[in-house]
Amino acid sequence: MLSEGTSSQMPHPVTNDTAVVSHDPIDPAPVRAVAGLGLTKFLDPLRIPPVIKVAAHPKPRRLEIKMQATSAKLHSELPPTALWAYDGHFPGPTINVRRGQNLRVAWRNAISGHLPLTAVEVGLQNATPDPGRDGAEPLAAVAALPPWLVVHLHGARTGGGNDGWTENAVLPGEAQLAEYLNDQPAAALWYHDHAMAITSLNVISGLAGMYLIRDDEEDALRLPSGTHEVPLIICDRNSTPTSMASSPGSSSTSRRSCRRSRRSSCRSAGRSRSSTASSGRT
Ligand SMILES: [Cu+2]
Repeated sequence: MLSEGTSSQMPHPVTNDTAVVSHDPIDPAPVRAVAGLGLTKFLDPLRIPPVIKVAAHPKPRRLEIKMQATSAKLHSELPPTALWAYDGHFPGPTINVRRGQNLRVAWRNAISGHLPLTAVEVGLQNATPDPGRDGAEPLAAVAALPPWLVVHLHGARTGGGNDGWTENAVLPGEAQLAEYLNDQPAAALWYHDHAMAITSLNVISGLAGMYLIRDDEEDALRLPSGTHEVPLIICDRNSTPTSMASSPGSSSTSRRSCRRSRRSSCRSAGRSRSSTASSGRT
């Protein structure tokens, strides 16, 4: 097993340590190899997802975002890892919208194939602190799951029909249509998959991104912006050289799927504002 445990999440997450964002340039040499994992820390620049800026307009704006199967190098010393991702980006594109702007998003399920991860169940008595599967056999039932997806905008004030409830998932070829009024104060929200009972698996596969609501009150604060504002999502991953591996127990069902996904998979860490351009490395 190669990597990994906790990772920093901007673009290319999996490293062997918790997220590190530094405001000062970090000299990559001398290179610091991580004992036991063989990955060099602080080697890769922090990658920032693309931004979708929704222009303010009196009429509703429309957006289509595809859930796609893709692959990405999570660390430059690892081979590409299979992922599911919004518009092919992991994390997904950062959506930037003004308060009160009506935004209608078609979240299109364009994924074919099966989950790009291997799920295992490891008993506590057999668990080790090392990354990997601890010798457990992959769960066949999880491997056979279809891409059944629904997007929840975490922290948004929405009506029930637009909230991405867990049972409202769609299969490949279908789209989930959601209308976001964005009638709330400026905030750093995040969107993620929310499908009943398999939220953690879908989110671990890569389905998460950030959504920023702006307003005049925030503008008046004159906070650092542009390249000086870095959206940051921190994820916890266990991966083999070519695929994600779910945490022990993450295949179990839970009705508290939203809370569950935050704990076991991914969560928004908000925005980091620096007086210098970001030089964080993962
Ligand atoms: Cu959530």
